[in-house]
Amino acid sequence: MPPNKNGKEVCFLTRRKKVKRLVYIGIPVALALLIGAAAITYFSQMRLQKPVEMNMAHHTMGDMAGMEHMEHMAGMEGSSSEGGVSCDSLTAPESTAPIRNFDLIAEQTTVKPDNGKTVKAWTFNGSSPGPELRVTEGDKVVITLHNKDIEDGVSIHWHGIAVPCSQDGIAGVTQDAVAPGGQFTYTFIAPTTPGTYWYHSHQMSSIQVSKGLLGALIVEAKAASESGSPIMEATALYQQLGSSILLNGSTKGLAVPGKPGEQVRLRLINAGNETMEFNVDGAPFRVVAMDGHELHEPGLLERTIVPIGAGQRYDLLIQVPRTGKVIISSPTANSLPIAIGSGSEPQHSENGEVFSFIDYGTPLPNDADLQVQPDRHFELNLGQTLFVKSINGKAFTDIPPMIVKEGEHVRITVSNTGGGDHPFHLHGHVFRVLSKNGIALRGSPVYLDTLLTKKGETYEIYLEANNPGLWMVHCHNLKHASMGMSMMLNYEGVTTPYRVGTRSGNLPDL
Ligand SMILES: [Cu+2]
Repeated sequence: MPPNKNGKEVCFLTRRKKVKRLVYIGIPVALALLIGAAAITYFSQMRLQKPVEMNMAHHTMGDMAGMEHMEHMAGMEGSSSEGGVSCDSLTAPESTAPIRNFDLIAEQTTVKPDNGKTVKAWTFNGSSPGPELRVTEGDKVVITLHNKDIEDGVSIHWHGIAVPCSQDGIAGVTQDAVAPGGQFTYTFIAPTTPGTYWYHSHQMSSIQVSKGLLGALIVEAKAASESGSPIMEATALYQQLGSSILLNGSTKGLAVPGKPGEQVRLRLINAGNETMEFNVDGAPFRVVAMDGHELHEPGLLERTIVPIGAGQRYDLLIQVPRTGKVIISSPTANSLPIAIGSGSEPQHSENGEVFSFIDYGTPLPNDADLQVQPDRHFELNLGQTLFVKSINGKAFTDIPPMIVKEGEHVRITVSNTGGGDHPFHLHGHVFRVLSKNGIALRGSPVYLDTLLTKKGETYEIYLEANNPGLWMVHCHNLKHASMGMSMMLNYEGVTTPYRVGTRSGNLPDL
């Protein structure tokens, strides 16, 4: 029976009531729930990021990260952190090597990049990036950090260099953040792997690095290159300073002199938080080193896009062509090209294959490392939700550490199951990349300290536990580290007198 006019009205009124109820009750409730969930996630995250007091050496057995049980587990009882060796006592060995002294003064100031603007920055020795430190392999490097007026305190981490535990510059793990007026002297032996490294604060790293507390650190080889023609070189450090991207502190780019036929070694440092992809126009090139480690027999590349993850360094070797000019550029830093040489503008190619180290270069003969069976295997899943970037579903400081013993061979499977890029950085060690997505590397061995992982990728890496200490393992998108993607690789029995937390003020990855 068709409803009469009244019936329609009643029906319409009921619907209006329903809509009203939805608008006045349903939506606010849903919103409240959403805001509540976000707030809970956010504050629980803050709690993890800013605990009252946390001993990063502390661990209990049975609470280890993604550990596959192996025969060595049997010998691990009694691994409490009491009665062990303190990180503080793990220092640089006695050495008669040449001493290189530096002073780095951290202060709040303003910098004037070449665009005429004045920008507030936190600087080392008045500039950001701070001075490029150049040392020779094997040198005894002595660097004194002075904190003039950074209220939260400062520390310096030597990114990529396997320094002794006490010199790693991690607030709350290897030292207290240096308070205003204070100082701290770092001493370490420059590695025998000459190459491109960098340094940055590891107190409130996501804040302090983006405010400018960073710089390049170049380790030069003792003996000059064997190849006939001398090689020119240039450092290109990209950083995010507040909202702008700078190249060696410039807003305009970099000009590198070079005559046709000359070889230029370009040291690209990504000190920002996002992956940068580089095009090289005008000449073929070689990737000669990654993270300071030379590749074996690197081949010539053309029309190849080189992705460099946050924290990573790539050294490119480029011969200046007869036409005179090479341009290296990245879409993420459009206004900051690098021009090598002078001459006609090379044609720009945006499309190209993405550089892959899976089969680049050639293997070493008699590669002993590949024969080694690991003593331990850890699995780390890099994931994320709205506010939390996690490892194995947990966030700093809730992620149990990986625990190893000196002398062990360690394999780690790193899977990126979350969205976005996560450059995986390990302190105190160099690791070797064994495989990507189940495919073993078949070119040059690849040794890194920072591994760019993209969503869906799985890598197997290998390292020797040869540097006892307490080592951070974190995403080098420092914003991600501050959102939880940060954990520890601890050597059994190593302790620390320092604490992370609001009580000490040491917040390494905030
Ligand atoms: Cu990340």
